[in-house]
Amino acid sequence: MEKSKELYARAKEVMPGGVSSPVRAFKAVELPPIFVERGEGAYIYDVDGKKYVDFVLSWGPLILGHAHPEVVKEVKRVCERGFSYGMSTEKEVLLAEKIKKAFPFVDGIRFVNSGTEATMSALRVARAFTKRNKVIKFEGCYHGHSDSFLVKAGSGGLTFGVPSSPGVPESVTKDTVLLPYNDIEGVKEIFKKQGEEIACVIVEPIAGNMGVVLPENEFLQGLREVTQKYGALLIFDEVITGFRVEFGGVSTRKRIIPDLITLGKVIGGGFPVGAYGGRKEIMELVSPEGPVYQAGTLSGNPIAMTAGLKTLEILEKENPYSYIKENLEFFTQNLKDIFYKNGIPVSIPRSTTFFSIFFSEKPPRNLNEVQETDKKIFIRLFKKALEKGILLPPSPFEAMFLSVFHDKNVLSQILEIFENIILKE
Ligand code: KE4
Repeated sequence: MEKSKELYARAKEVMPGGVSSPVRAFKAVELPPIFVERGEGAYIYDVDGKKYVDFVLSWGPLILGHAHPEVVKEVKRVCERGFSYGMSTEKEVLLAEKIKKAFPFVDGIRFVNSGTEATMSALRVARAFTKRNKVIKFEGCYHGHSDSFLVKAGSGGLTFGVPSSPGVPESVTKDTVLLPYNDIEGVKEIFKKQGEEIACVIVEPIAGNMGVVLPENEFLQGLREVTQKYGALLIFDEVITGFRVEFGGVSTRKRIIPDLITLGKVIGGGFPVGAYGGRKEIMELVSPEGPVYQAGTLSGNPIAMTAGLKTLEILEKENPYSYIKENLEFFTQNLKDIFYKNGIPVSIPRSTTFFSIFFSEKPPRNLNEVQETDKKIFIRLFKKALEKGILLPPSPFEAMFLSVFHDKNVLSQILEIFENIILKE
């Protein structure tokens, strides 16, 4: 950890908190962060040469693992032609067509450089389309760091949000209504009172930012029906779930069609790509076709498009989803047994290629129940796993991801290590 510590000390001299994104500072697990040198398949190596099985996978993009040879080869090839033109290229058309093939209800798609830009822009289009301002989001769902989404529950019974960060004006968050995830009755109540003012509901169709919290049966369908009834738009934020639950997303798997979706992570294959898209009558509002302004110097960057396109081509051809799901089931079933044998209650909500571990009898249904889980055990598990060369997400409120390289052999070794990690003090 010497080189990581030295780098961290230098990083703190020149970067707030010494990181480019807060969760990487390992604050939630009370440790100094590791600095990574390289990744390969299911593994990453820190700057001190230590090897880890990686369950973070850059927070989701790397379903093909680190440095997939075919993606590396294709990216190297196109790099020789230049990196960015500020002009359109064939690559963005090909990637847009590929995404449309996976999400047939998407008539138009716009590439941006992050999930934050995607959700921020989708909200703007929804407000323009409906000529309304209010947005409903759910506690524990994260849609990036644009002002409208940095809200926490208002005091008492107030339903509109108050800023969860300094620098976010109340004038913005007063239009954001915050409700518990899975609380479809609460959503219907709000629509009864303020339905004509609500531009949209934005939701992670499987929540992945409070740990993994699954939607209850009627939740998503209920959102679809109530938004339709009041002329509001439904936005599925599939930045995590897009191309991680299947070659498509929750919207295609559950056949619940939102008005807009946002994507990121996997569609860039590890390069900075986000996207938002939806049906024609909404997306034709986006400049230059329509009046809703949104732009980006590096949007549709040819290298990022190439990495994303190659990633989706491999996923479409190899369709690894049932293989990864089988490995995930093998891993999580055995993991549950290990914890129960140690007298430690655990619930492991999961979907196809990602999961999280809660130390609670039952899987949480919303953020309040997540906050009641035992975080101290998670922190102990994280620390002991890290020592043993296993990198879990450095927060109990994040999802853990598998790649095509997390096979039964790798996972069996992890289970053996967990078997020997005694979690009780
Ligand atoms: P980015 O701006 O970080 O690319 O995407 C924002 C975003 C939007 N929507 C969902 C559902 C997301 O999960 C995210 C970002 N995810 C977090 C991890 N849970 C990014 C990790 C970080 O903040 O460093």
